[in-house]
Amino acid sequence: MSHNDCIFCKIIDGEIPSAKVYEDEYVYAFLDVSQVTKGHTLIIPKTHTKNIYETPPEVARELFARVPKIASAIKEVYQPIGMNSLNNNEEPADQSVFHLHIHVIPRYGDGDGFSSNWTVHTDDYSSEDLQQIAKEINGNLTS
Ligand code: DGP
Repeated sequence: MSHNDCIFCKIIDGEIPSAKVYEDEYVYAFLDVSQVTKGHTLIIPKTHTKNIYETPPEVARELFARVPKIASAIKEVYQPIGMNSLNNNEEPADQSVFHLHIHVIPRYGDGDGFSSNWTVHTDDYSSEDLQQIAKEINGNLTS
């Protein structure tokens, strides 16, 4: 089901041109127009879903099932030294297009254009804290 005003739905429907990497019944994969590194690909479900929270398991299953295949093809052709696959959800986490997508970004070494910057707070959490947090999350699983 495609959504009016969704640019990725328009890409799937061919209304907006894209550099298609792969397509089947469930997913569409194409080059991100803002290439972070050569081969940076977006993999999207054909079913419109806004983000990870709203994604039914069967849509997630088909989407994630295609990631290894596409990542491996990128690896094969460009021989990157690493690969990041990631998904942004909501604006504060850098989501700018509200149709679920997985970025697959091949890595070529320092200065290749990608940086993931995070600060670890290992000392702030005891093992009891970790057990408690895990329990709280687990207690809120719905499906
Ligand atoms: P995100 O920030 O995680 O929501 O990523 C959205 C990506 O989509 C961003 O890296 C740029 C890319 N993008 C946006 N519009 C278009 C488009 O019309 N064509 C293509 N190929 N990519 C697009």
